[in-house]
Amino acid sequence: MTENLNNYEFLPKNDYLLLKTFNLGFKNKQILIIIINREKSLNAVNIDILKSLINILKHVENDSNILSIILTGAGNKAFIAGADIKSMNTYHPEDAYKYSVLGQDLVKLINSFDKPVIAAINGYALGGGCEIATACHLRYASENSIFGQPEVKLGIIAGWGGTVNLKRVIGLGNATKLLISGDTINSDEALKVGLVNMVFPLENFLQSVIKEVKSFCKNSPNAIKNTLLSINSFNNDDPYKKESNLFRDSFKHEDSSIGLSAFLRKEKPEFK
Ligand code: DAK
Repeated sequence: MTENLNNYEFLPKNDYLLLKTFNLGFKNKQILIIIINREKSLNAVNIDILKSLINILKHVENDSNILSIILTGAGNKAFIAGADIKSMNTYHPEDAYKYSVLGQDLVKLINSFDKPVIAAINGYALGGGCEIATACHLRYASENSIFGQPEVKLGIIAGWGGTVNLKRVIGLGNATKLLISGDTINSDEALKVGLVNMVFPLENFLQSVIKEVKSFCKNSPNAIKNTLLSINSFNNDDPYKKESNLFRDSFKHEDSSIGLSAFLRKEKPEFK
């Protein structure tokens, strides 16, 4: 299946990221696959990577042919081994502040993204890598993956939403344990605590993830968008009201009549 990947033309070019698309086979709809391409540094994320990821996601938000995004790491040893410790080591406090804000901009953008962003975790997901994965809407892991928030061992705290998002995904107790112990857990343990949705063998891992993602790309993009916006509406005083508003919005979009009438005709819907 990965032999069917095409290049996604996006400028400006950045060697740290590879962009591929998987053609879903209907109406030119595609899945975008973003590969962090710093294998020798275990795909540690530096400022250039953060900026490019933000640019690409903002660009893709307006590309109606892209239905979902898969984020993964180059090679088979790491998804992202964290923020780039080598560059952090030379930072002045102001650099550290900019780095923190950029990382948070990325995780907030993923949190609020209206197309599903999937982390395909193929190895180490540590520190900032675990935080980026946690911000994604779904996480699929290869069986060799290792997860953790080792910041406390470096004398710092998780700074890209780890203290905000991890507890939403795995609960307060499990999140606190990971964040203050700095311990790592493997894919099976991550599955048990709900940090990942599914675990696949490393062989043909990306194909397995694409197959899963394909399965929900046939649903209404508008309904998926409104669902994600409702699930991920933070700081909302009245989440039920938000849900009702988005439910009403679904009826303003033709996907609702396509889906409802197809059910009544006992046919499969073809969404816009
Ligand atoms: N940054 C830079 N380079 C890294 C790296 C990282 N996070 N992780 C690995 N590398 C590099 C190694 O330095 C090595 O490079 P060379 O020595 O070959 O030049 C290469 O990748 C291969 O790594 P190893 O030789 O160490 O490979 P091993 O298989 O022996 O070990 C490992 C793999 C993942 C267990 C080990 O590399 C490791 O412990 N890496 C560090 C993992 C880690 O601690 N990650 C968390 C980083 S801290 C904030 C903003 C952000 C953050 C926090 C606060 N604010 C501003 C508020 C986020 C912090 C983090 O993410």
